[in-house]
Amino acid sequence: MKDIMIATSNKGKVREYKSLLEPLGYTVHDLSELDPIEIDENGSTFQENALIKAKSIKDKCNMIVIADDSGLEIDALNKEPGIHSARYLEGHDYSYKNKVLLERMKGKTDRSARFVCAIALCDETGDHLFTGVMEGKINDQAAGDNGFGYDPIFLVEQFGKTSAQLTMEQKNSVSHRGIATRELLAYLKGEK
Ligand code: ITT
Repeated sequence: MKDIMIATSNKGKVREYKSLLEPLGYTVHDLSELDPIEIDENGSTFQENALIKAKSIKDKCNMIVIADDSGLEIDALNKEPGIHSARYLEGHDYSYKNKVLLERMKGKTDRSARFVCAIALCDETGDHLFTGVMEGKINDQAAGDNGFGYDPIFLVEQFGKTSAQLTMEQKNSVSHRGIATRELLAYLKGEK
């Protein structure tokens, strides 16, 4: 049995990683199985933060550990919320966060944005990094109930839908996490 620990407490990420890794025969574990641990994500890039998370958990469990640090960069807002995506407007739910971002984007002609995902993997050979990016636009309104976080306001142009209106399969086929995970899988299969 191949076991892999996803160093995350984000249920949306766990769901997506299960859908990507279980078909390849991995048993996916997550932080709910370990004693609670506070991780100080004080890096200045997605990659640094992913490594901080994966390394802190690698010390605590005897399996391959992966962690992702991800977020939404909006060009017209100086790439906010960026690496602070999870902490942006902390204490408020995503329907409020998305409402505020849509409000801040009112009248902006440049609506380009991207989701970025850096995955760090720690195994017996050391640390490895994989990055994926999904380019898109900030929609003019929130739409869709799938996915999590900022998905309802992120327009994926090739589908003409927000990423919260995509099925898990559609999202995985184009998403930052899907792209980074395919790189990760190539590594796990020994192709890279
Ligand atoms: P962990 O650190 O425990 O993994 P987190 O939610 O704090 O969980 P991050 O620090 O990586 O994770 O922050 C990522 C945030 O970026 C996440 O909470 C969402 O707000 C946003 N985000 C990342 N990927 C996303 C996606 O696929 N769809 C929507 N929002 C996403």
